[in-house]
Amino acid sequence: MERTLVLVKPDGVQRGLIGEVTSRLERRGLRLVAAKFMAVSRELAETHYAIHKGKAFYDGLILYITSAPVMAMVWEGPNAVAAVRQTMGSTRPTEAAPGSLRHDFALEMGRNLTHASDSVENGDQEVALWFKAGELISWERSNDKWIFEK
Ligand code: IDP
Ligand code: MG
Repeated sequence: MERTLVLVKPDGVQRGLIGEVTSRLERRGLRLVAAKFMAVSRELAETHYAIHKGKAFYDGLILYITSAPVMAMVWEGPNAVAAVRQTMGSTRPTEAAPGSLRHDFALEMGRNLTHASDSVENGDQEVALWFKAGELISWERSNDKWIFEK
């Protein structure tokens, strides 16, 4: 079962969209594994976005993600990485598919509401960066067999 890190970034929290994001992921059939509402330290932001260091938008990105609390979550399911990226929509909101979160709620890349891991490997690494093993809950939902084929 794939796991992926989701962040409702500071703009999503400020705009009262934690419920909207969570509700769409639940509705899709994904299963919540962990969640915490937290302030993001500069150190955590820089580790999380290390791949973007040196890019023109990097300093703004670090300021953005540390500017207010975020809702950090881990979601799991078959093809969870691709499913969640699809529910979020493309990084640039004006290219996001209609019906996706970034299409429906955002206009600019620097205020695009959410983060979601972009590969299974990065998902595992990001989950380990943001959560301690003891914070991850393995559980079964009563309707899992009607959502997960196996
Ligand atoms: P992703 O969040 O869709 O995976 P990435 O390319 O990994 O997109 O970029 C990380 C975040 O950095 C984006 O979600 C967005 O907030 C921000 N970002 C990326 N490119 C730009 C840009 O050109 N201008 C402003 N912000 C950007
Ligand atoms: Mg990314």
